[in-house]
Amino acid sequence: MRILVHDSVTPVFDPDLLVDYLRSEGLDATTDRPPAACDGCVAFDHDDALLDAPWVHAITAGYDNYPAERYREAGVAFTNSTGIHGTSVGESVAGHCLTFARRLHRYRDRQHDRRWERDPYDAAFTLDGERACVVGLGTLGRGVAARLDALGMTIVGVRQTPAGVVGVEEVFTPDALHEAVTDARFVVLTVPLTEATTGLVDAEVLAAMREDAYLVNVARGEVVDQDALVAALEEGTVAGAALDALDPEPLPEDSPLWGFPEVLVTPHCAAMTNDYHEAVGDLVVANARRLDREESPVNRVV
Ligand code: NDP
Ligand code: 7N6
Repeated sequence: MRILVHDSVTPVFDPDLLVDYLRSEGLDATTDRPPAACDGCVAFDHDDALLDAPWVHAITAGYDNYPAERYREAGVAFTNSTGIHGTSVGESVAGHCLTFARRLHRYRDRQHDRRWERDPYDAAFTLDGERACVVGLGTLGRGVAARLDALGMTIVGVRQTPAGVVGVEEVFTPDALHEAVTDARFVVLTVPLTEATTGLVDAEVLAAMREDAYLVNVARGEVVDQDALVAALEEGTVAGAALDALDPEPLPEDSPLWGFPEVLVTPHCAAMTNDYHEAVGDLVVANARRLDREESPVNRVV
């Protein structure tokens, strides 16, 4: 199988890391072959030349930046990398929640000024016994839920399918989003960006949240109405937010979101980990073998 590791992966990892990994698994991988001359291309972003490849694999779970319908029309098999982010994103979100509860962000801020000063007595809390609402209960949501559950939190969640999830006390469907978020100290967004989830967290959802609640967005920036979030933060109707996904990215320097002490902005790195290329590589190898045997690939989008 001839595999192209497309240049677009560079913002995530050195393409040669994946080339070497795929070669070690017996695939004929390279960074410099035209997509039309390949059996498969591994990419972080679309470019039109990819429409000439028989198979395109996204190194991400989200594929909102790819023209999936054009791939379908061109007869390109298109697969994604859902399934590999539960641990990394789960740990990142646990870190965000612990940071807010234990006030670590404020101490790090003060350290820049060499300032020894405690937060007010009533600012710190423990996660134990607090409630989290995880919106989206797939790989990310379950990874988050398992880790927050291990920290003693009560977990409720939202998914499309009206069926339970292990470790999640109550599962709501999207029409009951307001009810789901009402009692939560943390609302964690782990849904894909679709027509239905664009602007999902709007002024009304923010108003339905507790005043001492934190929003954690590890999904996509467009899932949140950012202007409404800024207004809610200014008015104090929510306590704060951890934002790994923003609209647009990078977040412009003049965005008010940079300036709130109770907002953590991270540069879309909740899933970053030093063996990411291997996790993607394992999916690519498995699918290359399946396609070789004329079996349908896993994680097929179209
Ligand atoms: P999955 O497909 O495994 O899970 C998606 C979940 O969202 C499912 O539980 C699904 O419901 C639910 N869902 C879909 N639409 C809605 C809706 N309208 N309302 C409520 N729930 C909904 O995806 P992943 O967990 O792998 O990834 C999710 C998204 O997270 C990606 O698409 C990507 O945008 C983002 N992501 C961000 C990362 C980062 O670095 N910050 C890393 C990886 C992913 P059901 O279970 O019923 O199907
Ligand atoms: C790069 C982030 C996804 O959708 O947004 C993430 O998988 C990927 C590691």
